[in-house]
Amino acid sequence: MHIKIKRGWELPESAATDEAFFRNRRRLAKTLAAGPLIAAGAGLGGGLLGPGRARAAADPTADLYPAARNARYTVERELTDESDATSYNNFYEFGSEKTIAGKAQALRTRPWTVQIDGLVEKEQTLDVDSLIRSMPLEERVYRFRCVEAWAMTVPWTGFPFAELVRRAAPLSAAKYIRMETLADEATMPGLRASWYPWPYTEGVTIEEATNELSLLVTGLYGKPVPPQNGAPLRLILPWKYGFKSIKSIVRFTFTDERPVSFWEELQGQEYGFWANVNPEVSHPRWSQATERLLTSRETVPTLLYNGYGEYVAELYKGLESEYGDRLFR
Ligand SMILES: Nc1nc2c(c(=O)[nH]1)N[C@H]1C(S)=C(S)[C@@H](COP(=O)(O)O)O[C@H]1N2
Ligand SMILES: [Mo]
Repeated sequence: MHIKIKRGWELPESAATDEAFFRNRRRLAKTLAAGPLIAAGAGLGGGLLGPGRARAAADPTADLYPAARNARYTVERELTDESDATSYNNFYEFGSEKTIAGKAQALRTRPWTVQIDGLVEKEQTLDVDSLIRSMPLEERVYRFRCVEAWAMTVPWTGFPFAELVRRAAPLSAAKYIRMETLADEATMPGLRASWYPWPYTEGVTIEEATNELSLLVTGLYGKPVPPQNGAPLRLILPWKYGFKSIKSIVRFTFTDERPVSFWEELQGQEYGFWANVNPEVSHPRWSQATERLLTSRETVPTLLYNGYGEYVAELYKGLESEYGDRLFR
């Protein structure tokens, strides 16, 4: 049983709505953009290059960017500034504050392998560069909604999760996929917070993974995805709260048991397995009716399934009686 400790995940309502919160974020983004810390030039992932922390070499897949944008996935909203999306992050392995971008440059993104195991025809370990090069990369502009009620609109590059599922060749008994983030104590100071159930894990049903919106992301703003945003491979599920979109994935396990995720284990009443965006189902400690956009700082109404109902509502038909509001938390 986990002891309940008030920490970053128990965000007070004020933090989700407080003007000062956003002012600070803007100031930070401006400072970073103005300083000599921003990597200029393609191939460096737009990441921050702290003094003495320059990344050893350009990303080995840099030649694949920018990938062609898929016009099927564009949204009406204005794009978030790259400097905001890459300086205001949640990546608890590097700390529970939003300003982990500098620390995240320590993440060793190569060599990187991805393990596929569990209920599959043949377990495999893939080198991330061979994996990325074997996949059809495309750019998609998606809305992204964090459970803390901030949101952004950014161009991700990646490939359909369905392609990886096909490559994995799951057995018919497999119903879910459990994913795991790297847990490297040498580079991730957040792991010292021992009350968290490391490694960070998430889970989806196979139907969710193979939905056309599910994207395994390798890039952001036409460059390889920077460490703070989950290099070299992260998930994006744009109809769910952001915590489902697990970063820096090292393992996909196919299973017949519903996985218990990092946040569900920590605070199951607030952060469950489904976590679909719904403006009418409040978080136990704040409303989800509206969201604050990074960059413009506008407050806008939150949309059911984050505006992606035409793609995903069908996945949840018939589950309402079993799960009720839990489909949305
Ligand atoms: N491994 C890992 N993945 C993670 C997180 C995390 O702390 N660790 N935070 C999640 C949350 S709460 C959000 S909102 C998004 C943030 O993604 P971004 O920093 O690229 O905007 O990452 C998600 N994926
Ligand atoms: Mo989040």
